[in-house]
This record gives sequence, C-alpha cells and structure tokens, in this order.
Amino acid sequence: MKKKIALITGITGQDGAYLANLLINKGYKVFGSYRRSSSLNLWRLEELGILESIELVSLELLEKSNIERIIKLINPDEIYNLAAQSFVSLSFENPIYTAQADALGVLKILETIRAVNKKIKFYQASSSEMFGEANSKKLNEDSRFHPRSPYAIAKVFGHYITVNYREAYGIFACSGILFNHESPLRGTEFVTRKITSTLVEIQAGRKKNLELGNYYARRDWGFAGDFVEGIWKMMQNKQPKDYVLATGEEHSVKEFADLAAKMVGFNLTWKGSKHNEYAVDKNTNKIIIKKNQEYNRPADVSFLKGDSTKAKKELGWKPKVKFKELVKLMIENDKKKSLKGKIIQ
Ligand code: NAP
Ligand code: G4F
Repeated sequence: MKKKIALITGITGQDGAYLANLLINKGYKVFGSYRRSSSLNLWRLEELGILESIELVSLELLEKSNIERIIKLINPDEIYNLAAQSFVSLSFENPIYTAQADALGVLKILETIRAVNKKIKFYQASSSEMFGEANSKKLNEDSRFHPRSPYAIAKVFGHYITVNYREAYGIFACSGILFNHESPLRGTEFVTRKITSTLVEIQAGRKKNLELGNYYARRDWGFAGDFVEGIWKMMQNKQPKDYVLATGEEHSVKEFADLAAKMVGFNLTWKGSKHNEYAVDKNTNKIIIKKNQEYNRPADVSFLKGDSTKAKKELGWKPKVKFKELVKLMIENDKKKSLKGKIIQ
C-alpha cells in the first residue's frame, strides 16, 4: 500500500516533534517544515531520535511562494499546520508579525490547497487562548470567544478561516482547540518549562532564583504526547469537525511551581502579601521563587479549563498523563540534562 504523505509545518517546535514521531510510527512519509536561518533548531527531533526519518523542507509562513512551492512539490495527503508565533507574551510586542504568521499564514495555506488540490486534508492548530476571559466554567466547542491578546485574535481568524474553507469549498479542514500541553520538549519561555528548568538550575547552583509574573493564573495543563494523538484522530475522522482537547482539570502557576520545587528537593514556605508573595527554602533560608512585574502581560487570561466530551465520544480520545505525572516527567528530564552538564534548552 502507498505510504501516506504528511506535511507538518513547525516541525522544530514541541508539537511538531511529537506529531512527527507518531506519524513515523504509523508508517507515514513525513515532510517537516522549518524556517531557514543562520542556525537550525533541531534539538527536539534529535532528542526523539527521529531527525533521520524526516524530510526537512524550508517554509516561512509569511511567504506565499514558499507555501506554494512546498505543497506543489510534495502534494501531501495531510497538512498539519502547527507553525505559529506561539508565545502569547511576545504577541504584545510583535502584534503585526504575529497576525501575519498566525492569521494570514493559515489563509495562505488554505488558498494554496484550494488552487492546487482540494483533496489535501488540513489541520489548524487553534488554541484555548481564543476563549480568553471565560470565568470559571468548563469550555467546549460551543463556548464563546473573548480573545485577550494579539496572538489569540490571530488564532480566532485562523480558526474561522478554516471553518470557512470547509463550508465554502468542501475542503477537509478541521481545527483543534487545544488547551495548554507541555512536555520535556516545551520551550523554556513557557511558564511550566521555565519553572522546571530554572528550579533544577538553582539546585545545581547555576541560578539564584526563579522570577515569575502572574502566579495566580490557572491553566488546564496536559501532556503534548497525548494531544498529538487527538490531532491525528481528528484527521482520520469521516467528517472534518472541530474539537476541544483538554484534561478538564486546572491548577495555578503557583501550584505548579510549588509541586515542582518539592520534586526538586526544596522545602518551601510562602511569605509576603498576595501581590508580592515569595517562597523561601526552610532549609537554607534562601528566596527560591519571587515575583517580577516584568513578566506580567498587558492583558492576561486568568482561568482556562476545557471540556473534551465531544472528542471522547466521537474520536475515542482521552488524555492519559495526569498533572502530577506531567510535572514529574518534566523535572526528571531537566534533572537528567543537568546531571549530564547539558545546556537546558
Ligand atoms: P512551538 O514549540 O512554539 O513551535 C512553533 C513552530 O512554528 C516552530 O517550529 C517555529 O519555528 C515555527 N514557526 C514560528 N513562526 C514561523 C513562521 N513565521 N514561519 C514558519 N514557521 C514558523 O509551538 P507548539 O507548542 O509546538 O505549538 C504548535 C502549534 O499549536 C502552534 O500553532 C501553537 O500556537 C498551537 N497551540 C499550542 C498549544 C500548547 O499548549 N503547546 C496550545 C494550543 C495551540 P522555529 O523553531 O524556527 O521558531
Ligand atoms: O506558559 P504560558 O506562557 O502559556 P499561555 O500564555 O497559556 O499560552 C500557551 O498555551 C496556549 C493554549 O492555551 C497556546 F495557544 C499558546 O501558544 C501557548 O502554548 O503562560 C501561562 C500563564 C499565563 O497566565 C502567564 O501570565 O502563566 C503566567 N505566567 C506567570 N509568570 C508566566 C510567567 N508565563 C510565562 N511565560 N513566564 C512567566 O514568568
């Protein structure tokens, strides 16, 4: 039987690496797009040991000619569009670039599919950030969007243009509204991996303390390895539909940091007032975690919790890794890197 061909944009990112691993194991021929620059960022593919099994192609989302060249060359069965400027905080500093990549980039791919081969299936990486300020209820496919950052607003465009190309042109285009998912391959700018990598570095004597912004934000954190299975299942569905993927459980940044610190071996006590809390190690009396206003965002999302009942019922998807296991997985991995004297990236 002919091997299925997949194109994953953003192969150098966290999800790109896990999804590529999954598709290779399923017998796909995987093409992965990276951004051409003076230095290549392939450490995730190397860590998973799959670099040699992927055909790398260069693609910049802002360049429609790149997108057309690659899609015409490969003519894939499935395109997974994971490439994006994905850091919410940076989107406040670079809103125009973020909109060009995360909103118009999606349209450029869909337009190319429409012109070149309408049979190509398309997955769009939508985000729970689109829900924005949603109070304390569980969010599903019918919940309303109230995006709170240029990133989230660009993702809303990407989401609806995907729905539109499905409805208008009959393209198999689906969108996964994914809640936060983390792993040892998560970028160190994101709060979970910033916490695990920095705490391990403090314990090794290479850093003094961990500075965070909004401790009280609450997120529904799952494991990226589980989430890419849901992404693949959406693309194998009979009908193209949109699904929420989430664990249904939320925790604060402070809870994540507190648990991670315990796992590293700190014995923390929290002191100070609500807006200036800091954590001290009872054994050494040193401040381990403290607030830094610089990490606050002009507008933040205070609470996100998802309801993935539809994905469970229709796709048979459910996450396996629980919160505690996730924190442990990330800490253990950073500890291993630290022991080997590796740079934590
Ligand atoms: P990530 O680790 O930041 O990876 C993003 C990828 O996009 C990287 O390969 C990056 O390349 C590439 N990229 C960025 N700008 C690009 C551009 N202009 N042209 C071409 N490629 C570009 O993100 P992730 O966590 O794997 O997330 C994957 C996707 O899911 C993203 O679209 C994200 O917005 C979305 N999402 C993520 C989560 C989550 O919790 N992880 C939740 C919901 C939705 P470089 O390596 O060159 O930077
Ligand atoms: O880890 P974060 O940067 O992730 P955020 O903003 O939730 O976005 C991630 O998940 C989205 C899905 O919901 C994706 F679409 C998106 O691409 C990305 O993967 O921040 C989480 C929370 C925020 O409320 C932030 O204000 O942690 C808070 N936080 C507190 N101190 C911090 C810090 N975030 C970061 N990055 N760094 C801090 O020092």
